[in-house]
Amino acid sequence: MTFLKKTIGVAAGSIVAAAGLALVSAPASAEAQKKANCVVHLSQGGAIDCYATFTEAMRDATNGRVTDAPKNARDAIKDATLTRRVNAAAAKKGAARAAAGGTAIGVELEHNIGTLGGRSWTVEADYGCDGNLAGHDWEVRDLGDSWWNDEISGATAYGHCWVRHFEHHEFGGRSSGWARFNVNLTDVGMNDMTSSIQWS
Ligand SMILES: [Ca+2]
Ligand SMILES: [Ca+2]
Repeated sequence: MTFLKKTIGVAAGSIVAAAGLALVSAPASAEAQKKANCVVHLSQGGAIDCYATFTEAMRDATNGRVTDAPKNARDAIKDATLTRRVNAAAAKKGAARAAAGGTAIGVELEHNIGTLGGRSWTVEADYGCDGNLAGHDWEVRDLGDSWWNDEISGATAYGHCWVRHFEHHEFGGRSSGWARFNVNLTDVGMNDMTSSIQWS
């Protein structure tokens, strides 16, 4: 079994008009189960690195700018102070740093915020969002037959982004609508249904 094996489409406004990019596979073995906190590097073709703790994942996703996030993603996304710090660490589009990754734009959770444990998936991009919901800054256009397809139950956005979840690939079907966080996607009728995501 591969962890995220199909494709992730990565788009950043006018910068990348990408077709789906192949993802790096990772084993979903007992070893991978111990490393339940993954980072998807949107700017590096969707490469994935997984860690035992959310602390390590956030360190990776911010290129070392935030090194003391809580161990569990569920605790982290409730942490307003952490959210401010992660937002402050985000690069702005067009800035000198904005081609180097290191900006966390969101976290996706296997379970909703009320449930212990589960996997997390932190999204790293080159820069944060401009807050203009008329167009979006980043996307994952197809979770395909990856482990994450139809598994996401909660999410938060960082880097001044809003996040929107879709039922089908290529942003089809039901949508959550834009939100800073969806701590429980059941609230918007989208639990365990997400197959594509946008950030704006
Ligand atoms: Ca779930
Ligand atoms: Ca779906």
